[in-house]
Parts: sequence; structure tokens; C-alpha cells
Amino acid sequence: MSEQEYDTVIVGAGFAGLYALHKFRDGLGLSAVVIEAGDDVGGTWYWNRYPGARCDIESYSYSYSFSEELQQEWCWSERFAGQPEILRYLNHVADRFGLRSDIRFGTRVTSASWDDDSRRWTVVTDGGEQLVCRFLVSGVGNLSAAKDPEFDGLERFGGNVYATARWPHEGVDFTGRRVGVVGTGASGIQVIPEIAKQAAHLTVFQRTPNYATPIGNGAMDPEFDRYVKANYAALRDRSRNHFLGVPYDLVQPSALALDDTERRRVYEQRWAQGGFRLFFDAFADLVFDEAANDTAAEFIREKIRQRVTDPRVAEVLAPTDYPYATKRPPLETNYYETFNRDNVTLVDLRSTPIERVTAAGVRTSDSEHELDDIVLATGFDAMTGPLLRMNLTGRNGTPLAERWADGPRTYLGLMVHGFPNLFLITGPQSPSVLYNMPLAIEDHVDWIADCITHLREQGSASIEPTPDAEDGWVAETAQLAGNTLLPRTDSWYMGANVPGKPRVCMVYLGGAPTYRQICSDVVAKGYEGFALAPEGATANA
Ligand code: N01
Repeated sequence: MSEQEYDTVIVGAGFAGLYALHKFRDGLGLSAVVIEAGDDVGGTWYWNRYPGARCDIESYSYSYSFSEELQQEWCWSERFAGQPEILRYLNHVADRFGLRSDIRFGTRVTSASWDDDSRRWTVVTDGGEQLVCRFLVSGVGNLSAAKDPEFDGLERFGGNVYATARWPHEGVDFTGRRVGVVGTGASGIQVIPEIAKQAAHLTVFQRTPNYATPIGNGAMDPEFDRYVKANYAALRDRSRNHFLGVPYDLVQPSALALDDTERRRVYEQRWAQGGFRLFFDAFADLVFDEAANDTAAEFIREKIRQRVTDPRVAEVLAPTDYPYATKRPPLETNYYETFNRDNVTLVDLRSTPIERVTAAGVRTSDSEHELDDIVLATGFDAMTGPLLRMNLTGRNGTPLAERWADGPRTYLGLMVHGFPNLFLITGPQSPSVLYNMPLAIEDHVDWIADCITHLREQGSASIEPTPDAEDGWVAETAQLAGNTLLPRTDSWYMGANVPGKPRVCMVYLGGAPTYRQICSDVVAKGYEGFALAPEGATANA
């Protein structure tokens, strides 16, 4: 087995890994390599190529802020860029900053273990390589480990099976075909209207209806583009001071403080603006107060009933048994109108569950749906899945899976006790998926870079959280989640979408501005809550 030594091994060449490589290699002068399973850059935007895939935070926000030149030279063609354009952007970044030469494509990490004597990680890849490094940085993302299919008989299906999370690069032509889509989360809600335009017949298998609201996409207005470019620094500043990392500022304290007419006016306006305005820029108490939440939920249900012509279909599509935004709210284009088409059928899996997949299609409890193609949009083993699949082993040979048997345990969502010098970009228990990802990633990479610089200045070989700091953070994230309505709903935020997974909230819900302040206070107090081990000493057990 060949062995190579680096200061830093970074896993993943998506938004996180690309910026980490640039920062550590070109900013800190470290030797660094990126290990990437895909054959090119892009991470989630490399794999999720299904028709309709696009970002749902405005493109000018959903992009890097670290380079003013990059911000100025790149022009987005749409308000919410589609997957091909985001992938072109990430390729541009890789070329512009000369990153490709230090990325190992088509290579997967199969295990990584910490050695306390040498204070090094040994990373093993599926190519039989062994990479030794001081710092192991995970840029594997939060939604990159697709959930394993849960349907008996899938392997005997006579047609094609596709997964939104692993879409064929050459695309799929559904013309004249009978297609079934399983899953109505954000991926399903994006792909369903596109497949319906092409297929002879589309059958949508829905288990839980979603509160989807309009994305409001359109061509990028050149005047708005000029405005953004002239004001980028201020817009980024406002974004970093916003819970979600976007420059929104219309939110009012409570949905219950207004009468029906005024409240409706607010909802209608946010609905027309599109994007996450309804969720994040209407009323601040929607995820805290059930009565406030009911007003938004009922508003969305009314819209669904207006848009879907068959009232029985509308009732199946309208969620009634969980609060709005306690599952991650999807954004849509013509999703509900798709169910008015003659070639689309909705199957309610709550009343007629899938029994198995047969050679000819999908058998539910009351009928057999004959299909040529099945599309799985069934989601991810979110947050912890991508980390646990790397088989990480910390001090004394302790597997991360064992440490996290009851759910993730981190300090700041950045580091884990017993796993020195392992840094998690947007790890569990950080704001991560509830913070504009490119900014969340930049914040973390910058924090890690400062931390590595600090270690060098101190002559320290390693850093890890103390058990007390980690316990405190785990308790704080749980308490923050407990103040919201999120734990009541089965969602991937809670790990509840994967059979057998511990049910805990994996997102820090105190908001990005508070979180950023905590992270900088920790540094200002000399890396409070962390234990540093000097070169040559034995680390704390
Ligand atoms: O996955 P999901 P996703 N039998 O878990 C159903 C991001 N994203 O890929 O709710 C039958 O949300 C499941 O039903 P239920 C975004 O953060 C962003 O759609 O478990 N059905 C659900 O309907 C998003 O939240 C964009 O009852 C089964 C669906 O499959 C996250 O990725 C676009 C089932 C899974 O929905 C995940 O979204 C796409 C079973 N055994 C994704 N198992 C942007 O716009 C699962 N389901 C940027």
C-alpha cells in the first residue's frame, strides 16, 4: 500500500472542499489534498442532476463571498440557478483557483484512524492508498449519503430504477414511458413537474404531503445584477447577520399580533416574492408557536386547494397533521398544477401503502401500478450518514459510530472529543442546513484555518473539545430544538426518516448570528472548551 504524507486531507470537492483547499493550501501554505468520490468537482451539484434541480436560496446569495473578483465576474442567468449552472460555477472556481491538481477524483475514503503517538490521521482509500495527515477535514456535506431503498422486490423490477441523488450523467428520456416517482420532499417536488411534461403517464407515490410554496424563479434582472455587484459587501454583511444567511429584513415578531386581513396581506406579499420569504421573512414565531404556525399552514393549504382542481386530490396533497416548516419546506414551480394533468396520478401511500415492487411495477395494498421506470426521491441519511460512512476511528480505536450511537455529539458542530484534529465543515449541531450553505462553509473553513494557525503559533500538535464542553453543546442544541416545534415532526432534521436512526435534532437552532458570535467568543477566550496538546506530549484521554 502506497503511503503519502500531507498536512491536511480534505474529503469532498463540493462547495466545502473547494474552498477548504484554496484556504489551507493557498492561504496557510499547508500541503493539502482533496479526496473526492465523483469524477469531477461539484459535490451535491455533481450527483443531483435530475431535471428541475436548482438552488432555493437566490443565486447571488448561494455563492462564495471569499473573493470579490469572483463575485464581480460571475453572472447568474436566473434568480435561482439550475443545477447545470451551479456546476459550471463550481468548475469555474476550481479552474480559476487552480484546485484540480490537488484533487483525487474517483476515490472514496474507506476508513480513517487517529494515532495518538504520532498525532496523525491515517486515511485509507478504495484505491488502496494510505494518506497520513495531521488535520483531517470533512467536506462531505449534510445530504450526500442517499438513503438505502426500503422496498421489497426492487431488484426484480423489470424496468429502470433511477435515484434523484445519483442521476445518470447522460440524462433520461421519459418520452412515452410510464414512470413512478416515490417521494415528495424537495427533490420529488422539483423532479415531478419535469417528468410529467415528458412521460406518457406519471404516478406519484406520496407518503407525507408537504407544504411547498412557489420559488418564483425567473431570468436574472440585469439591473438587479448591477445593484448586487455594487453592494455585495453590504449584502453579505446583512446575510451573515440573518438566521438563514440571506439579506432579508421584513420579518415581524408574531403572526398573532396582526388581524386576519393584515396577516393575510403579509403572507400574500411573501408568497408573491417567492423563495424562503414566507418561511423566513414573514413572522419570527412560526416555528415556535403552534397557533402562529397554524395561520401559515392554513394559508398554504388554501393555496393548494385553489390550485388543484380535484378536491379529493387537493385534500391528499394538503398537509394537516404536522406544523409548517418542521420538515424542511420545499420550493416549487407548477408542482400542484401538475396534478391537474391527465397523465398524472397521485397515490396516497398512507391509505394504500407500498407492499412491494414487482417485475411489472409497484404493488400497493389495493392495486398494482404498472411502470417502465421507477424514480426514487426518497431522501438521505442526513447529517451523520456521510460522516459515519467514512468509518472514522478516534483515540483508543473508538469508532465514531460507537461514540454517536445515541446521536451526534460535537462541540460547536466542528469537532468531536476523542477525535483530535478532525474538523467537520457544517457538521451536525452547527446551523448547517438552516444557514445559507456557502456562507456556513466559509465561516467554518475560516474558523478552522484560524485554529490551525493558532496551533502552529502555540507549537501545539493537536486540538479537541473537552468532554464537558461537548456535553454542554449537545445539551444546548437539544434545549434550543426543544423550544421549537421541530421535534414533534418526523423529519430528516430529527433523523426520523431512517429506520433505526436515533431521534435527535441534528441542527443548531439558535440561528447563524448567535452561533457565529459563540464561535468567535470561544476563540477570544483562548479556545475555551478545547484541549490543546503540545508537540511531543501525550494527548488527554
Ligand atoms: O428527501 P426528503 P429529498 N416509502 O427526505 C419519502 C435538500 N434538497 O431528497 O416524508 C415511501 O425530504 C418521504 O416520505 P416521508 C433539502 O434540504 C434541496 O426530497 O418520510 N416514501 C419524502 O416524501 C431537502 O430537504 C433542494 O413520509 C418514502 C421523500 O421520500 C433535502 O435535500 C432540492 C420512503 C423524501 O424526502 C432532502 O430532500 C432537493 C418509503 N420507504 C433537496 N422513504 C434545493 O432546492 C422516504 N420516502 C436546493
